[in-house]
Amino acid sequence: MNVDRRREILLPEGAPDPGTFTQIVSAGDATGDGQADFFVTVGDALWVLTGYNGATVDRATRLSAASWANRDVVTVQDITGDGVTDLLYRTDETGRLLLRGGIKAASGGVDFASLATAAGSAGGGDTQYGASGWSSGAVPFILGTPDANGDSVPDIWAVQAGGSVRFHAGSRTALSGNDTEVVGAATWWKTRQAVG
Ligand SMILES: [Ca+2]
Ligand SMILES: [Ca+2]
Repeated sequence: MNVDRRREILLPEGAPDPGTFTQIVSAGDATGDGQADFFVTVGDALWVLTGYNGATVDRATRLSAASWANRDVVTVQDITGDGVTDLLYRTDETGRLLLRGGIKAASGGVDFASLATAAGSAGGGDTQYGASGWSSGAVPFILGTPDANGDSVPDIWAVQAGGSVRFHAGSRTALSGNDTEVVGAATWWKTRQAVG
């Protein structure tokens, strides 16, 4: 990648300093206005940047001020199949993947408040998506992608501590253990910045 050609994005007033971002994940168009949205972690906080038009972001909203230092956003897409964006994350406290269901906003798209807290989400709580073995020690790098195997459900790519890459076929409710090693163990992968 030629870093000289990276595009600069103008952030709105009140947005966190990009230098403090610990993670940024595209949520596609979660609000339904035709513009891309991004989820960002900044230390313990979770933010959403909405209305990216290629040069500027309209709004930066802090969804949560706590708990995100020990979490990684895996994917922000509709997993449950109701057409409303959901939030899938990894928590290092228990080494699990947890799914937070989004609730549709009156204006269309997702109501971000439903992704801010477990209690406010669809169903009133996060549900277990990956039962164990998902700590950052076991899986140093994890990435959710749009559907890759043709079943319309978003999928997950995971770089294991040993350097192999596994493809986990996504499910609407919880991972079924349908996973495949797609790249054998190679220390090379551990130093990559991206996969997918
Ligand atoms: Ca959904
Ligand atoms: Ca899939």
